[in-house]
Amino acid sequence: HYSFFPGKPRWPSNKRTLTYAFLPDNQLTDNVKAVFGQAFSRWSTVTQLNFTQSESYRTADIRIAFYGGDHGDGEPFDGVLGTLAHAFSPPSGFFHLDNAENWVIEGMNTQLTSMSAVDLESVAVHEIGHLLGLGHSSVEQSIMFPTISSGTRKVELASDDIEGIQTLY
Ligand code: TQI
Ligand code: ZN
Ligand code: ZN
Repeated sequence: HYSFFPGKPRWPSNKRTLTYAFLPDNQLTDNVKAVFGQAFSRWSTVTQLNFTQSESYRTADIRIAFYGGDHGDGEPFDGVLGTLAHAFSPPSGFFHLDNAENWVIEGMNTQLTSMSAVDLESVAVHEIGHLLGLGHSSVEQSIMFPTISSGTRKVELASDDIEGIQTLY
């Protein structure tokens, strides 16, 4: 079953459109940015929320950045595997990814990349759930289940995820 963060934090109801932006220093390719766009769209199709990309990192609601190791928020990254990414509950909007991971996007040959390949969209869909206010779920098929078997791609929202987000928004 789905869960929420303590106090059930959520984005305000008068804010149906959330903006997101990428840390300019990361210089992400359009292909990588499109993976995040796809991950956001999975949540917008089951809610009244909309997500639009902003070019202004400092003012965006959701700020996406890749960092290595200690990056100043008290939650340092740990190199290959272990912690892959973290996101904070609303209305923080910080979404950080560990740049030490072997991130892969759909269409890449994961067998050629390595055993430590991590599917970017799978992690993005999960972290966006946290950014919107979902905690972890006890349902293994759900996006918000706290573990994923390595080399797995899991991007489709399960009914448990949908019930959770529709309860909140
Ligand atoms: N990062 C953890 C996560 O997002 C961080 C975390 C631990 C956390 N406990 C939390 C976040 C409690 C919010 C509330 O769950 S992670 C997965 C999964 C991670 C793990 O790097 O371990 C995914 C990130 F589910 F696959 F294990 C994304 Cl999809
Ligand atoms: Zn961080
Ligand atoms: Zn999580």
